Amino acid sequence: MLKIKAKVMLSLTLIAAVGASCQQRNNGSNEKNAATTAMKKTYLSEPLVSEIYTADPSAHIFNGKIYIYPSHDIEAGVKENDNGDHFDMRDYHVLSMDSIGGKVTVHEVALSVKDIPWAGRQLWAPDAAYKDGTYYLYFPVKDKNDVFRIGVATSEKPEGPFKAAAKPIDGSYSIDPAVFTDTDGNSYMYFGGIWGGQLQRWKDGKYDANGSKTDTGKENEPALTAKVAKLGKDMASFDGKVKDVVILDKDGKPLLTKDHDRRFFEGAWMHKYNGKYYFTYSTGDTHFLASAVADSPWGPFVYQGTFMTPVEGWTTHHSIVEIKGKWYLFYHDTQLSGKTHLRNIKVTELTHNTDGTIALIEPNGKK
Ligand code: FUB
Repeated sequence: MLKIKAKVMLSLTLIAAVGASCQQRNNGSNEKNAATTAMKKTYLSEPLVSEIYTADPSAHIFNGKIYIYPSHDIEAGVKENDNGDHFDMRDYHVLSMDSIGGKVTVHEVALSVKDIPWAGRQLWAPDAAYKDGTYYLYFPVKDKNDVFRIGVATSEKPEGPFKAAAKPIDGSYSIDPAVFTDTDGNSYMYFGGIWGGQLQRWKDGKYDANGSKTDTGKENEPALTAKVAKLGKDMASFDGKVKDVVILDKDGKPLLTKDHDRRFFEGAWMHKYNGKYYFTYSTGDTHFLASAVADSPWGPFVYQGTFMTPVEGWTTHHSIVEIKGKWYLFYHDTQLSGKTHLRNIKVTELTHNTDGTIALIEPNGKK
């Protein structure tokens, strides 16, 4: 998470509206124009629900129905800062619907931070999986020492309520778990997020509480990577070592720290299409969704390009799922509130191009 200054936010809103490069920065004289443009903004999709604020949607098909596992944004009254403390979420609600465009049900509380024995604060982006009659909810939350770990909770029903395990998953750290089950039945967890997600503070499985707040400093070195671990048969532990999700450019060189438009920041997702593994993620401070493709779930992945331009708001988080032969992107923006920490989830169709890229989605336009 970045320190979100109003001026920068306003500039980014304008940039999203006109579809211009996110690298541009406006000066103060543009702010009035930006506000006017923002008022005229149109949206590719409408919020799926408005009775609660939702973000970070992880969508799955269970029993032929669409289930969405989002963060539940609230106004906690916490001041914005570099660590993303204002994202002070306390519980999860699962959403479900029979079909895209159908009625959306907001289920009762699925899991609350007060029912997680080891948790301190901030329930961030979750994901879910199913195996042998049990539904698994994976969630990042800061422990009582303010260090993000990833926990697991189980239920007999996809919508919960879920019961959390007594401890975080051994060897897990940082944020944004995304669990992918391959066609051979093996499951993998992709995770990690830099800046507020603390990934830059981890080295060789150890946490440095005084480590950097961001990934700046080693601009010409390979960028920090997301992490991947195979899940054990119990779906609640790592089977083997945590590995780097390496993203290479077309020349076979790892993306560098200074490459903010392309390097991994947070919000990993994995899907398989035509036998290829698509690792998709947010570039964070440049607000793009990007894709990289490999022949194995471990990578290395080759960067393919941006597939969504910045949404309204600072964070960009998504999932991709096939529903009845069509592919969909679930994402969020801040259409309902205009506030960075009060988001709403959306869905739109997604297309795979034959060259391995994903067709560009532009979430906003002008009337
Ligand atoms: O919702 C809190 C954090 O914001 C998520 O964990 C990140 O991916 C970003 O969307």
